[in-house]
Amino acid sequence: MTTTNAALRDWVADAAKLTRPDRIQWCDGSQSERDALIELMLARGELITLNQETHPHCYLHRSDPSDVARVEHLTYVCTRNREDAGPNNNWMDPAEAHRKVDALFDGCMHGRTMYVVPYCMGPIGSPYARCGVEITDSPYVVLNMRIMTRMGVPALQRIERDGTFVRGLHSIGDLDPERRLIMHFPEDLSIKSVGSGYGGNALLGKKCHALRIASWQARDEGWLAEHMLIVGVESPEGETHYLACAFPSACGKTNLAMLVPPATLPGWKVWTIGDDIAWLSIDGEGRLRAINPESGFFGVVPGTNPKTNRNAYEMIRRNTIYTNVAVTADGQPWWEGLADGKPARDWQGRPYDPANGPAAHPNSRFTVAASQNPSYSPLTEAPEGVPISAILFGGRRRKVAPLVYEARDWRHGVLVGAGMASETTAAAVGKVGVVRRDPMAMKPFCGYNFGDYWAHWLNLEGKMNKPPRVFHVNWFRQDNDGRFLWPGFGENLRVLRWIVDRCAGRSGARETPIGFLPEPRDLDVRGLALGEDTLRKLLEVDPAAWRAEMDEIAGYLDDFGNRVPDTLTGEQRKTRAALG
Ligand code: SAT
Ligand code: MN
Repeated sequence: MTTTNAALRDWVADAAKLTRPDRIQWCDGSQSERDALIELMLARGELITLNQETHPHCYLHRSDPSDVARVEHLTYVCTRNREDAGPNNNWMDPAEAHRKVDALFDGCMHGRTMYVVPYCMGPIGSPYARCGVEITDSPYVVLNMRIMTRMGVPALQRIERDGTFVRGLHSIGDLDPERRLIMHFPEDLSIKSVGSGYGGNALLGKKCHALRIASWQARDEGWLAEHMLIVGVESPEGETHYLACAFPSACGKTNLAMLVPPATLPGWKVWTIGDDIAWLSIDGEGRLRAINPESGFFGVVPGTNPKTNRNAYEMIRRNTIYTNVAVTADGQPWWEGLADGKPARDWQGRPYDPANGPAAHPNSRFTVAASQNPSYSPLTEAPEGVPISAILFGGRRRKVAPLVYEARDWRHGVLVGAGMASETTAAAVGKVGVVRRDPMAMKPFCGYNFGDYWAHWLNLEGKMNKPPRVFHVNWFRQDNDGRFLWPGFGENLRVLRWIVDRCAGRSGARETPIGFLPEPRDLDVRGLALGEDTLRKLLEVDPAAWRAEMDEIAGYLDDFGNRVPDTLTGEQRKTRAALG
């Protein structure tokens, strides 16, 4: 196999000249290709067969212990003008970046196979979809890309039709963290990643293409590439609203996307469109529509059980690649949060010893086809996507942020998104549990200056007939003893219900300086063991804490200097003034 697209042919030849692989394999996405890769990896010990009776077609991959999460400090956006990448990104001059990274690629595929992986982000026939090609020396990456994207012949055919594609060059290199770099060149629609085989560092269709490069393209072309799940909420009357929800990594996007309604809310259904990334465009009628560019889930494993996420639990019992989980004595995958079984070996393959920490790595992952999800929506394949009624922002906040509030309007909603903050998680290398500003959950993923990004969000208002309503949610508020006030998981539907009722003009709210909040009576908490006091605490807006929050947001916006739109600082001042 090769291609009629000369640019692609030339680029593959150049990459081969630089990296000097023993052979080149063009990937067609077929089952036989997958089976051969699995055989190869099993033979090399890079995959381990899990118990095929309990978990048919499931395999375990153990990554290098120094390569277990995204590396934000080694991730760069390389634009000609430093200001275009903005203070929100690490920056390097493109020429210097190429020099640095090419030195690491030099001869790195000697003795290895170079895989050429054409892929499409989004339904192949969708006008909103975009294609890319990843060159990699990791069969693990190929197997994952086959699940996470529409990979193979149809993607290559679309590339040959369209003539354009994002170029992603990847090598695991020698896995030395000192020789690891994730470089983005948005002006050339290209990515170079070396030294990691893990998740978002290596599956280039995901964060590198579908967020960093795509956000740049989206700004130029008038759409949005966002770190959002997409979910349909259907009422007992059969009315469905689609929500696009931005939360930082490992804050429950997958759980919310496949929420199982509690028995106390009969007749409600939740449909999953996506769990991580949304591409949002305005259609001919001025409505915001979303597609999920991915075709699989790369989700956090620990904590998944029939109570927290029954759909995910069922979904990952077959045809799943596990990365860095533990195993039981009879070869079943095991992780913290499972009620049954016990680990025999930990994520590094050592005999389990609690002194070594958790058995499964906190950022261990499953890779699985979206179509295996019991709440899979067939509209996931719709080329035109789904209409969005509301946008939700949220994070992990022990304090300050109430359970839910609604922005006054789109502009205020942009401030709510820009002012987001969350406690850090194991999804990225670094300290866990510290509050950091994470606008629109895009801090690690926006491929350009946040100031320009907020201006782009604000500009979209005039192009929409009826902009979606904007909300902020926080499932993670705690009392003074560190206990969660809200049960979360399936019970979050009660909050979604208030939100969709607001969209339909059905539910009440009180106006506060930070936006609209439900009165306790506006939330359906029937069947929940939740005291009146707890509910009041969840919906409390403490003016002193919020004045401090708004001042912090003002300081944060200041970091972006004159690129911050006046409308945004105006919204900040308005809210701050209302707080007294
Ligand atoms: O490793 S990934 O970036 O793919 C997962 C995440 O952080 O959301
Ligand atoms: Mn994510």
